[in-house]
Amino acid sequence: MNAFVHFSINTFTDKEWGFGDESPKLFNPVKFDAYQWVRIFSEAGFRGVILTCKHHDGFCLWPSQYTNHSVKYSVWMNGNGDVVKAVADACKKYGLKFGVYLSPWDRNHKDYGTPVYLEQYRNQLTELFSNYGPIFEMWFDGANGGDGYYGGAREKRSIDGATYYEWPTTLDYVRKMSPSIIFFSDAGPGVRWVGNEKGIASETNWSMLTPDTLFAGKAGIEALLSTGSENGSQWIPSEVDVSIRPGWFYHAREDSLVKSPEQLFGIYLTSVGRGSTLLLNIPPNQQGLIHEKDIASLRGFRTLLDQAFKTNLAKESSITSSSYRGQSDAYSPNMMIDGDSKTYWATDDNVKSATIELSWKNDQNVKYLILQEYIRLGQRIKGFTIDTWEAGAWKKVATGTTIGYKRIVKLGNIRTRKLRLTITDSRACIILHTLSVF
Ligand code: FUL
Repeated sequence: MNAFVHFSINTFTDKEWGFGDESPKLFNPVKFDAYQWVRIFSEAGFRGVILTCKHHDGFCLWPSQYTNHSVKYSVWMNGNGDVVKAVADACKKYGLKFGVYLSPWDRNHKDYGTPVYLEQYRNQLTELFSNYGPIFEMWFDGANGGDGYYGGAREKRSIDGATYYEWPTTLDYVRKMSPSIIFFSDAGPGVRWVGNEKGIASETNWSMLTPDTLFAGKAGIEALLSTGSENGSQWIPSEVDVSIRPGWFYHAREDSLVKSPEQLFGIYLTSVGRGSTLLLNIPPNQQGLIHEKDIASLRGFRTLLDQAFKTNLAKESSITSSSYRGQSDAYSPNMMIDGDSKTYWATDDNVKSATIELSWKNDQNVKYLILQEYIRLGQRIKGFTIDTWEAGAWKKVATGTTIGYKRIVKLGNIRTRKLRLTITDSRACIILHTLSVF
């Protein structure tokens, strides 16, 4: 789970997409405290933060020398403030990774649509990557073209989304500054958009994709992005971006519409629980603080997570499997409950289906089953079923397709002393490093 932060001039104009003609003076978060944000994110269990350093309006949250539309021209701290630095520093203090969102579309810039702007965009990347690193992820969204201020021209500019940005050149440029950077865009190349902004990954979710004809913003690719491709050529897992509020930016009128802890928990199950990263947006308000409603929801969400996944019943079970690799202890089913994510249960090369049985001395209440493939060796499993033991017979309680990095299966609240997992099909021999039951 990572936190997404939309904060900009829009926070002060009450807009979602600024036109680029806003006065930078409007930016004045009088109680700004990035430590408050990151402390709250850390307590909720987030591992990283991605900040909108520049949204479509072109307003920069750091004093970029390549624009007059930035914090430098605001009244906040007499133009001496730097939100990007403050958030990067807070991330260091709390041990979270720091990532940047830099909108390619810039409705303020006079040269948007020409090669000159591309150079400025890369210059801004240089500023970010040389002054605020380490940066773990760079996020660029697909929205682009259309009307804007464009240095006073106030016109509509359209660009060719497939070619204008020269992404391969820009990505190489960034990789030179930051070799381990992960790029997010609709089609990767690091992580891909999941095709919706509702918090829902597809139940069938492959981490592979063949991106050759895809690019950020291309129309009609949502379904493909949500499932990935079983035989895709590249490793491009999905990332689920969704906001804790209806909008991406803070609007006071949405204070009553903050998602509840239960809704956030549901989103966790349909994102992390389906093999995706969750990127949850929590937008600070005009004071520069996370609003109390959002804080309460995040705390409630953390409590629900801690309660749901408290005691792993699999650890106290006896576990057997229909077969394991070379009948060697190193690959026995016990490897799935030893608490070590580097050891795994595996089948022989040609074995693509298998059953695993767990049993306990007494009846247990089971609500969730969590499965994790040993993803370093690829994503393999194509189908599975789960049975529990009820009134002296097996009863099928769930079926599923892919597993991937992590799959959480909600079982309801079943009382049973035996549980059976059947892997019905796999692309290659089966490898699971962890099986947990809660
Ligand atoms: C989209 C943008 O247009 C939205 O404003 C928001 O930033 C979202 C995360 O990405 O492409």
